[in-house]
Amino acid sequence: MQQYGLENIRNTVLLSHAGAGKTSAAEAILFTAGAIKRLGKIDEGSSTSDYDPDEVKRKISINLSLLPCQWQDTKVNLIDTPGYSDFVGEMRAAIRVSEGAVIVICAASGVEVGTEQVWGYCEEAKLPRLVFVNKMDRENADFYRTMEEVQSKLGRRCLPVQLPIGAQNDFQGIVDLLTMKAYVGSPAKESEIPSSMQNQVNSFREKLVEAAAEVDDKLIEKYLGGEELTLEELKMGLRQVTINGSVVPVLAGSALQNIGINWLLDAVINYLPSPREREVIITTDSTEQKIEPSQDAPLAALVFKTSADPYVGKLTYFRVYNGAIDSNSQVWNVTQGGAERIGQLFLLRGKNQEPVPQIKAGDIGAVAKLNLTGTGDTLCQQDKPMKIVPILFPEPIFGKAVYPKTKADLDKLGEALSRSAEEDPTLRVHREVDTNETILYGIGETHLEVAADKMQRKFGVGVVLETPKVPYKETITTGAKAEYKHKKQTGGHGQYGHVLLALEPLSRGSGNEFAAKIVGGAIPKNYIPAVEKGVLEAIQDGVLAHYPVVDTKATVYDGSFHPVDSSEICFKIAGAQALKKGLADAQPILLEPIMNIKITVPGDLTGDIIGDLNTKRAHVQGMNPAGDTNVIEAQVPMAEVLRYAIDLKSMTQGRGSYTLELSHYEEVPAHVTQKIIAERQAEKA
Ligand SMILES: Nc1nc2c(ncn2[C@@H]2O[C@H](COP(=O)(O)OP(=O)(O)OP(=O)(O)O)[C@@H](O)[C@H]2O)c(=O)[nH]1
Ligand SMILES: [Mg+2]
Repeated sequence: MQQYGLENIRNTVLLSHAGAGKTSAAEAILFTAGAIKRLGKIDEGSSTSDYDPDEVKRKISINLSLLPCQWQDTKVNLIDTPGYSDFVGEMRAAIRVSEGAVIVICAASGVEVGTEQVWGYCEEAKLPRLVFVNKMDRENADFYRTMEEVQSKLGRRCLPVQLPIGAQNDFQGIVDLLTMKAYVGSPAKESEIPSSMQNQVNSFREKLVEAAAEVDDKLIEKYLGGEELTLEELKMGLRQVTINGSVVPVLAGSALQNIGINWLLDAVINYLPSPREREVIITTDSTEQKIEPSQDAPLAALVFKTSADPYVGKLTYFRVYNGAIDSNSQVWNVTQGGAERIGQLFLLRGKNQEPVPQIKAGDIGAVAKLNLTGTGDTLCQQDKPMKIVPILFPEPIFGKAVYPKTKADLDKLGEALSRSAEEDPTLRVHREVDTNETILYGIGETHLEVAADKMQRKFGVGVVLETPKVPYKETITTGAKAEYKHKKQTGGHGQYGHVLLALEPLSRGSGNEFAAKIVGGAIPKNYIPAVEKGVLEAIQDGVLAHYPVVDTKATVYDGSFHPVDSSEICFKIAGAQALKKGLADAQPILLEPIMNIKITVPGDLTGDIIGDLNTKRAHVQGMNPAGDTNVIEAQVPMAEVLRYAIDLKSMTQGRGSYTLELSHYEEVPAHVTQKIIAERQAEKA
């Protein structure tokens, strides 16, 4: 197995709006680098990256995939990611373990919502990047229009390092602005720079040379003195400005026709940083520090993905930042505080696993069947503990109730859900006791549908997803007194229990209370717990719509008993029935959960979003402009935002995001109450 030094590795994430051609570009890269013999196609389900049956079926990427290849003497660890925003967890994980990014843009659609989103993630992560304007062969492809959009929406720092020759069905190749050579066809053959392009070529080259010279005093002097920079100086300058983030080189090509791909590989190696050039932040004893990565140092590896395979079991993906990890060794999981046995290590390429004895700093690998290790954990040496700052995943807030399709599915559902959540940190399972539902939370509708498909395919569990029920509650608004006498004479032994209850409302959020104030032994002490049991059981089933009653105090203050016929069960029944009568007399109302919602939207959409909130019984509480966006804070009934992920997506074309958390319970307005009661009756029937 070939080993690569830190300088000779490029961990490079491919990012874009959905469908811009990342997976096709990755396929063309592997083919061009000789890592695969046949150029697979998305539309035939034969790409190296989208091998998962769900990906083949939907013709989109769902999981990140590792696609290493060698170019020149360097290992390029490409990481293909999904573009669909529901799978943002995969993008986040891939960004975290990469030193550089290639942002793919479709030459026909230009800069899209998803492009701006992934651009934002790269800014946050301060990730040096390249832009690849793909699909130059497509109808309506226009490099210069795309460049204008790139510069106005993403920033003027984006500078072409090549210009395309022709476009659409006449796309032929590129002019390299550094070498000033033209290449056409696939594989590329050198050709003349078309004379019609000469002016454009000169003017774009000028900008590039200026930007590359900027970084170095000697170069800028040379440049200002009117001297030509050498190719090496240009490359060196451009590398520095790309790594420090002041320039983003732009390339053009067609993944489908495999044109421009070799220059993209060159650019990844020439301009994007190696693992040595990016600082690693670790924490030891809770203080943060930067380390200079080294392959001959104590181990530090970050787990960035866990996939649950029904056959192989759990597969753990990790990136080594420091030192090396060996097959058949023992490591320390510092996050969980436990030892972990490492079996056979693998390098992955799509679904292919190549066994290797060791994986060194800078590289990415996988291992099967770890016990206690999950995504985000750091593996290291027990005597040299250090923790790599974990990955921040977005909070799953879009929930659907999960129902098994059959009785057999029910038995396996719990296991399938917990393994799904273990595999995907943007899934969360929650048991809602009040509605007796299991809720699966994720990023959006497609995300949950894919999760349901996976449960069927991987674990053989059929599920149906439904809009979750709202956990309404009931309470009372006035005090009331109620009496119930349970008395039966059935042959020999009779039944007797007699309870007088006083009910009073408590403040919101207090829960329920029970008290006994019996004087003169009207009910003997040993029966009081039975009364309490009856009351507290009955209070779970309200009189309006069978929802649990809250914030109510029940005091048993009188009653009577029979020396022979009274029993615990009689007093339990009397307590329960007295409570029901009391509730009905105490002007019961429905309570609904009110959520705090925080919505981040582009400034120009603020009006639409607030207009929509007003139709959802929301109270807008604040608005904070943050750059081009606005953060709207409001309180809104849960019932109105069960599908908000879908609503917001359609109102903003995916440019909005929100967070949601329970605030408190509030009285349901009368007209809504009637509807809920009617629905509940229909449901019970
Ligand atoms: N004409 C043309 N079509 C392309 C090119 N690259 C990709 N496509 C097509 O665009 C579609 C999407 O390509 P993918 O490679 O799956 O795009 P992606 O960015 O990986 O998509 P997601 O992973 O789902 O975000 C497929 O139908 C490809 O055949 C190209 O260079 N030219
Ligand atoms: Mg893809």
